[in-house]
Amino acid sequence: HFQSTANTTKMAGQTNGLEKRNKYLENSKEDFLYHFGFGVATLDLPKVFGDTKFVCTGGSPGRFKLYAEWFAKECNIPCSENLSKSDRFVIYKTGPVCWINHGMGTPSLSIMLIEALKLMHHAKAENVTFIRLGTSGGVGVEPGTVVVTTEAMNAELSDKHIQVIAGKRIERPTQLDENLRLELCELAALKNIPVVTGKTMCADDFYEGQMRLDGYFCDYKEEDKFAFLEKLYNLGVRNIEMESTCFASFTHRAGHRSAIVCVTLLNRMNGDQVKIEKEKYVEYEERPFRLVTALIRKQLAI
Ligand code: R2B
Ligand code: URA
Repeated sequence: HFQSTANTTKMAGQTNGLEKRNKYLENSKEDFLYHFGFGVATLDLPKVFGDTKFVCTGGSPGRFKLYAEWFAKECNIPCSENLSKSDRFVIYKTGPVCWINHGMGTPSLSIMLIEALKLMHHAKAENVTFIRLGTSGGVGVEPGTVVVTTEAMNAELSDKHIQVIAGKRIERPTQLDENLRLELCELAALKNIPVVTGKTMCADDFYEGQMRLDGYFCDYKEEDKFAFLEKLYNLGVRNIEMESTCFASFTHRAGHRSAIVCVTLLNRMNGDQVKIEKEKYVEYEERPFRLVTALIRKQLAI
């Protein structure tokens, strides 16, 4: 059973994780990271990204620019300009921390993550930890709570990431780094950040897939919604978002430590509409940042 925390000295992309890297990658001298708009032949990747120790990711480009700027200010280090040459994703770098947004849903996340994994490989970055800082809907938890994920559960309620490859369903584990999770929970308590730890359900859409009653379509009843949320709660789920299974699976397959830290914007037991005041929203979105920043600063002593 592979425990990524025990192997903190491995190279990013080295294969003492679960799975060997794509063999065809070795011959690709010009690998172009299409959705970042640069590649091996167009940018000195080891020079720009070789010192990366953390890749922090989450949905929104604006929030990730903000996080990078906050981090630079807090650590008194410079923040790069947007290093992405494509308008799909933004990439900021603040010393050893890379901030990249991933858009919404696993298809978008999977594109970003594969290119980020290749980027770390080509850059020869060592010991890179991946953290998703996201938003989510709470299941029986107060809005503003930060959920640190134990495992990700898919829309069919199994703790697997399902990929369809060549017409076949492939299931892979969604485990995350246990030590990293516990350290994040301890730091949250220290920093007075409301935190719980539990499973995260990864839905394939925002409305029906999360049993909302406010979508355009709704062929179930209100009591079905509450029965579903209750079922999730009893299975140990504390929040719902749209990327966790893929994020956990890909980082684990590549042998990188990883964690998922999402703030809840609402308690789904009390409603479906996300409508919080700007001030509250800023306060909430700051919480995953404060927690992850505390972890990074502690681990890197910066
Ligand atoms: C959380 O928020 C987004 C939907 O509003 C989605 O990316 C997610 O996982
Ligand atoms: N993101 C989700 O996927 N669901 C929510 O309820 C809130 C944010």
